[in-house]
Amino acid sequence: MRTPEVKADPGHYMTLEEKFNAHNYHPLPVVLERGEGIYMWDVEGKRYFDFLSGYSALNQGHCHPAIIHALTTQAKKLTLTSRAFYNNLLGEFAQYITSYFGYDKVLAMNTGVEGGETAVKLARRWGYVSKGISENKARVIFAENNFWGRTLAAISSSTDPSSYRGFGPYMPGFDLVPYNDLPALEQAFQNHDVAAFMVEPIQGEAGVVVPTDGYLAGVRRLCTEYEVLLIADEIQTGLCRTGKMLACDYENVRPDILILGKALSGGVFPVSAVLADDEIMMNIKPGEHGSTYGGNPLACSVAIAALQVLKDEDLAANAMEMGSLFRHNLQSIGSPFIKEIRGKGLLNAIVIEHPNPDAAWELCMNLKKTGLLAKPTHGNKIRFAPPLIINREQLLEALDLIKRSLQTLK
Ligand code: IF1
Repeated sequence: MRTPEVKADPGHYMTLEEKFNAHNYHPLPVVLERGEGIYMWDVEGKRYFDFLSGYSALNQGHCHPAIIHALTTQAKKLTLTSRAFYNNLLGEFAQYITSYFGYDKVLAMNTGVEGGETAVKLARRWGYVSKGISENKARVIFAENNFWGRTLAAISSSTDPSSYRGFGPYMPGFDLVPYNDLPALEQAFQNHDVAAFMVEPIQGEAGVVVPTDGYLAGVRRLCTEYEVLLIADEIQTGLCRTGKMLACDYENVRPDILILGKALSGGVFPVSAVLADDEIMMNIKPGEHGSTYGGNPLACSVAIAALQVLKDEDLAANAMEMGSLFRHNLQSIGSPFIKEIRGKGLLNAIVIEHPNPDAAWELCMNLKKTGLLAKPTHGNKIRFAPPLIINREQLLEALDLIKRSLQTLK
């Protein structure tokens, strides 16, 4: 029977998910029903700091009023036309985002991984048309420990067995080099068939791996020298997350192809975009690429609002300042269990060192009890990435919860 008490019972919802939903995730046992700003509330009314931010999709915070206004207003008017027709918002969005990031053209998709697929297709096509690579010979290089999603192409470049194992055969034409290794990249570029290098400015899924200063600038230099397109996957690092509008901005690097997703809709629904100049983008002709929902008016309206919030609230500067404060104060806790703290802006991770191999999970359970949500990855790492609207007072309160949770770690 569905009495109110039963409805508030988290076990009820967890059992439902486990019984009827695919087991492709292992969630923390918390059942959420509401979000506002940097907080979420569970079905029992308990409030949590959100330190995952929907994997960095919620940079602007939960249910940002300006984004929800754009969503609801447009939802009552027109949601989808398909690209078979023009709509009155796609052009406005395209003009807005291309001038925002300084590219000739944009191609709108939905999920991040579709953005990645689009970038690889654009690069291959450019390789044939402009670089003179022979048909079907184009190669794209990726860095080891990359992550760009779950499609067959994305897992074909993966070095993580839990992503690729048992899903073969894989996409041909992909090569790997170690991350943060310019000599290896230069070696790989000796092959004229290389059309592009696709790279995350900071590797997210790998556990927030920050390359050496100068790496991205070096990548840019090599790409230019060897006529290879630089594809920057800024799906996680972009849109102010690391303390700059783009993580590439730290080294004044302009990628040839820029992929954005996640926070492009402020956590409302999937919106991704690929930006490039005409020389690359105009090689794709009508009928050669697309998506039912890509560029729909609802997405355009939401994305404009989401991008506007980043500037209006100067979230890059806040992420920069709060990020430094966070890492500094976390360091001062002096926990013997924190082996390493790394990150930029508000994209941070800690590496746990503890005799118990489940210590990171236990710490996240402690954090949940004290009222902060974060998730372990790769066993011993925990990502800390709150919405970028977090203020000093809130951050200090969250740090206090982290400190207390570390102290109760046995
Ligand atoms: C999962 C991490 C975050 C991404 C980069 C493309 C995509 C992602 C750099 C694809 C997606 C995700 C997806 C999510 C886990 C997650 C993640 F743990 F892998 F590192 F964000 F923190 N490029 N990242 O990080 O975007 O198609 O999902 O929209 O797959 O479980 P998508």
